[in-house]
Amino acid sequence: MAGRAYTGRYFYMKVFLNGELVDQNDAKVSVFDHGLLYGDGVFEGIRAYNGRVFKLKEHIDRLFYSAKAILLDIPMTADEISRAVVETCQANGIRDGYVRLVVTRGPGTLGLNPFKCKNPVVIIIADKIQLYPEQMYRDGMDLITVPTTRNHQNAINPAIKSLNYLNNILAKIEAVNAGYEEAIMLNPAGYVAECTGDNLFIIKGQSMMTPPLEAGALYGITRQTAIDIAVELGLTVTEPNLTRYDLYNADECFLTGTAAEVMPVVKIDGRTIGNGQPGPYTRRIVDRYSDLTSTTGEPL
Ligand code: PXG
Repeated sequence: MAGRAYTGRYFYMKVFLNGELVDQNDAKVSVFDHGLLYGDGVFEGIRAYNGRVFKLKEHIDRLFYSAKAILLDIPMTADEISRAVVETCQANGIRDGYVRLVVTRGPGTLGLNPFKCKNPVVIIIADKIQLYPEQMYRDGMDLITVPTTRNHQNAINPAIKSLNYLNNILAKIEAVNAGYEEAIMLNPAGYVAECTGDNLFIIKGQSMMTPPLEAGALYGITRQTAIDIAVELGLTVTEPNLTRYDLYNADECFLTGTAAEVMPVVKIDGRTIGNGQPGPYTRRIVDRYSDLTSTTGEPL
């Protein structure tokens, strides 16, 4: 096809844009969109496994909560978005993949006022994602704490999954510059919040702990699944404020996220966690998560 860049795939992807499935080359948004000009919008990252969309309802609920927090009216109902996600996967033959759902404030004027944007834009992309190298899932990841602190809840509440991800990106830059894949972010009070795109857990004895949402963690959908699995395994789950000392002295540590799934952590700021191998509870949580993702979810 003349004039079209080779995209590395054998067919052109269909992208859902404002109610229609369009060719990826025609999926364009305005340079006046406040999503672009100001990072004004919200998003979700969702996965499909084995012909099912995992935790679709939970992701759509969170999208609506994020939108409500920024006073953004999504021009579709939750059911319509749910059907559109399924249709976009089907149109691209996705049975295992990654869905990026984005709602921007829409086109407006060169000025902050969001109320001048009358038509929010809904975008759904169904593709693939690999966040971390395969070997890290076997051997575990090495993390560092970085200087950029998590946004204060009264600045941009980290519970909002907004298009304004610079806070996380600055932390990611610090991690990558130092030779690491992921960073631990502390909140302005000095407690552990989470990583740049994943929630963080530790296990000590029979007790599993993860920072509370008010420490600056996203209400992670994988986080909740990991909590449910841990309860099934007989662990006691609590959400205390955690310091770096607590992390260094944990028996086990792991990260959760839709894209990351469940990632074992074996070193933090040069301190070996447990015996330096993915821990036994972590492995059981990884296995159970894999069972759940391949057997539950909205059928495609
Ligand atoms: N914390 C933050 C800051 C996130 O952005 C999570 C935790 C994990 O939440 P879920 O609900 O996914 O368990 C996220 C989610 C990406 C990407 O493209 C990032 C996320 C999800 C999917 C893709 O890097 N982050």
